[in-house]
Amino acid sequence: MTKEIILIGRSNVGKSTLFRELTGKKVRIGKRPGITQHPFRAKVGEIFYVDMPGYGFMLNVSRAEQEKTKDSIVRYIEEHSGEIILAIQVIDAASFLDIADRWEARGEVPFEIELWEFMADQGLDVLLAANKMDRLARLDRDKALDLICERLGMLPPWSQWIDRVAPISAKRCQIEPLRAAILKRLGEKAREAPDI
Ligand SMILES: Nc1nc2c(ncn2[C@@H]2O[C@H](COP(=O)(O)OP(=O)(O)O)[C@@H](O)[C@H]2O)c(=O)[nH]1
Ligand SMILES: [Mg+2]
Repeated sequence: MTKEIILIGRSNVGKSTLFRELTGKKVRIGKRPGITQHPFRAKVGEIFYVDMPGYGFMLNVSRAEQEKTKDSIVRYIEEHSGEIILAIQVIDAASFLDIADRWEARGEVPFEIELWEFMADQGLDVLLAANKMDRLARLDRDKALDLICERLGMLPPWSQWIDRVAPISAKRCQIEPLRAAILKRLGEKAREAPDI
């Protein structure tokens, strides 16, 4: 059976940058977000890392096209739930709260929150990679992480959730908290089911 770790999140949050850090494999970064319509896979040891297409606002991409991307992500998760041993939801920690507020002001559930809940409902093991921490002033970081956790149904302080929430800066190659969380999960799984 193939085992997958998927990276999922809005366009431009830094998924591909993180993917490169985790796998050492080059994927196109930055330019023309939303153009990658297909999951990009790279094998590390026995595990496939999958860089999922981003969803959300994309320049020159129609609303209908965006809905199709979301549907395809949801379908991918449903169809691969047996292979996905871990999902990493990547957010831009510096803009997550503003975007969530904007959606809620319009009476909509922010897709990032919907997706987090959807993955939990699917029984997936999900980690939150709070990326772009470098864009937050040092003094604001704990507060921002507390508020983000609260929106995702995890009671603050965020430091209670250190096994699920990893503040990182993929661009600056500062992803140790995420590596540690991944290794811990994989270690636990190996003990639960020695074939993984
Ligand atoms: N400041 C900052 N920028 C980042 C970080 N990670 C990625 N970026 C930038 O965010 C943009 C989008 O990155 P990309 O990996 O293509 O995002 P994706 O659309 O989610 O795959 C690029 O300009 C990256 O250089 C980070 O940790 N900090
Ligand atoms: Mg990308």
